[in-house]
Amino acid sequence: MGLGDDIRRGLSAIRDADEVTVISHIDADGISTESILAQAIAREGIPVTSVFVRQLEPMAMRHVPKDASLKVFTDLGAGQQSLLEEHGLSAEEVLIVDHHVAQPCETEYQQVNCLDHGYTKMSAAGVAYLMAKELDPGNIDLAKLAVVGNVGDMMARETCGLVGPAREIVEDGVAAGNVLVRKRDLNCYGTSTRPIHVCLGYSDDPYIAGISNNTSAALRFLQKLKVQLKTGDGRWLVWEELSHEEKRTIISALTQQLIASGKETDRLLGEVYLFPDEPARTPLRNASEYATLLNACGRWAKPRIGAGVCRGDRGPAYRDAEYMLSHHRAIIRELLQYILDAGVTELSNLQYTHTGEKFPDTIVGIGAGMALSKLNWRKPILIMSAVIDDAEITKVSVRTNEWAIARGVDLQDAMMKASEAVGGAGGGHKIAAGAFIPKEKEEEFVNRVNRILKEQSALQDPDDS
Ligand SMILES: [Mn+2]
Repeated sequence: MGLGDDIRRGLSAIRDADEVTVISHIDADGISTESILAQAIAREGIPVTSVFVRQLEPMAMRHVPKDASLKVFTDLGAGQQSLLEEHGLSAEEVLIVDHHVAQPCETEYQQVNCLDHGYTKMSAAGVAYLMAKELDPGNIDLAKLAVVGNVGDMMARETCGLVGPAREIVEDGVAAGNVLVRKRDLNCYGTSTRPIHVCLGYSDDPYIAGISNNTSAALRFLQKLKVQLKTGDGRWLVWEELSHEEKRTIISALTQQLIASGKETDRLLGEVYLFPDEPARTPLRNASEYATLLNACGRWAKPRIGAGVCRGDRGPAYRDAEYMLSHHRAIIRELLQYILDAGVTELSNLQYTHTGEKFPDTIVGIGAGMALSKLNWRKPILIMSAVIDDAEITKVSVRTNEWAIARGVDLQDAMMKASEAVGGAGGGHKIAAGAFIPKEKEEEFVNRVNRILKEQSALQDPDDS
C-alpha cells in the first residue's frame, strides 16, 4: 500500500465524521498543516474546530475534547500513540497526519504518514495538502501553505530546494497561480524584506569569507560592485527588487569570493518560492520568511494568529504576527529587565519569581537563563508564568550553571519529581528544565523543588568538587 492508499483511507474517516477536531503543533509546519486541513474539511461542509498544543504531553491531552468528533492529530501524534491510548481514545475516533517516526502501541490508530513510505523530505503540511487535493482538486490554492510548511520544517535546506512529492506540490501552487519558482536564485534568508548587505551579512550558508557575519563588510563589498543599493528617496532596496543583471553581477562576485577562499560554490544558489499574490517587501512574499512569521506566532504562544494569516487575514492577525516577528529580541530584553526589577524570592537552595501573564510562557526560559548571571548565580533560578489560553496551568522554567551541576544539582530530576508530586509533568536537562503544574500548587511545588535541590547538594561532598 502506498501513501495514496493511506490518504484515501484517512479521507473516508473524515467524510464519515459528523464533526472533526484538528489537534496541531504550534510551529510553522503545524500551523500551516492545520490551516490546510481545517479549510479543506470546512469546504466539504463538515464542522471543524482546531486546538493547538506546544507538544503532545499528558497535560496537553486536556485540550483534546471528550466528544463524538473525529480527532485528527496533525504534525504530532505518531510518536505519542501510547499517550492517546492512555487517554482512552479508540482507533475509530483518531486519525494521525504526521511525518515523524511512529511509536508502536496496542491500539492500531489510523495514520497518514509520509515517513512510512520513505518520504523523508516532506512535512506534515505536505501530507495534509495531498489529502486536501484528493478531497477536492479545487483545493490546489492550498498548495502555497504546504510550501510554507515544508520550507518551515527545513525540507529544502539540505538540497537547496524541495524534492520528491514536496516539489510536485510546488507545481500545483504554480498552476493555482499563487506560487512562483525562482530556480537558481540567491540561497539567503530575507530576500524580500532585508537590505541586501543585511541579507548577506546575516547568512553563513555558504560561509563567505569577509562577508558572512559582517553586515558592514558586506556593504563595502556591494558598494565596490557599483550596484544600486538604495532607491532615489533613500530606502534600501531588497534582493527581490534588483534587475536580473544586478543580481548576476552580485552572484558572480560572490562566486569569485568563494573560489578565492577555496570554498565550494554549490550552496550559493538554490530554488526559491515566491508568492506573487502577497505584497512585495513583506514577510509574506516568500516561503522562508512566511514560515518565520508563523514560527514567531508559535514562540509567542499565539498560533491562532498565524492560522488567521494563513486563512488570508491581512488586517488584525497580520499586524499582530508582524509585530511578534519584529519584536522578538525586544520582548526578551523587556522580560530580563522585568525579572531584575521585580526581584526574586530566595529560598535556601533556589530563587524564584512569577511573571504572571506579562510574557508568553514560551520565552520565559530564555529570560531565566539571562537573568541568572545577573542575580545570585549560585542558586538555580525558577520562573513561573501563566499559560495563555489555560488559566489552570502554570509553566515553570528553571536554569542553573556548570558550577552548580558540579555540586550535584540536576534540574531535570528536580522538575520531574516535584511536578509529578503535584500532578504535573516536567523534564529537560541538568542545566535547564521545565514543567507544567496546576496553578493552585505553585507554592507547594516551589518548596518541593527547593527540598530536592537541597538533597542533591547534600549528597555531593563539597570537598569532592
Ligand atoms: Mn513538522
